[in-house]
Amino acid sequence: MVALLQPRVFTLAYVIRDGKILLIHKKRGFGKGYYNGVGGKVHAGETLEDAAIREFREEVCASPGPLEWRGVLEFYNNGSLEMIVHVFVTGSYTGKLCETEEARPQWFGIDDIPYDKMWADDRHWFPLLLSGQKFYGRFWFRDWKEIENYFVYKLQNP
Ligand code: 6U4
Repeated sequence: MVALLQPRVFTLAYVIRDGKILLIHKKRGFGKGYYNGVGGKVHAGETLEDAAIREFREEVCASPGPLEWRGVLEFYNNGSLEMIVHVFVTGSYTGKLCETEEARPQWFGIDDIPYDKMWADDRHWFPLLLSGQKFYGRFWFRDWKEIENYFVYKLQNP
């Protein structure tokens, strides 16, 4: 049976270069107050990469370099699948980063990730992201706060 998929598809993009990672401090909307990657909803007719590039321009003004797909995360809240998030990494960007109404960009050393100010799941898959691996994870949240259960698999294919 094929049912209409209710959960939305999102992107997250991270610039990682010179031992640092670019995060945003989210100023509004879902995840307000957290540090996160740059991203948002994939719109109808867009590829995942198109969406990641558009969101990057909208949120921090610059354009990401070539995007490498690194993983997919599924988020459940109170038992229902709500979000499917595709994670990309790039080693560069062009243009000038800027703060927008949605986001304030900030660089962090890869040994200095502010996990206590991020989504609770991030500490479980960031080590794979930062070590260049691909991953598939699923997290079950209660009220978008505590994680009730999760798995993260490292993907084997190159
Ligand atoms: P609007 O405000 O409608 O333009 P849009 O920018 O399209 O929204 P937004 O900001 O709601 O989308 O997207 C949420 C972002 O948060 C996506 O990049 C996915 C990310 N995200 C959601 N749950 C997450 C979680 N548990 N852990 C994480 N990132 C998460 O690291």
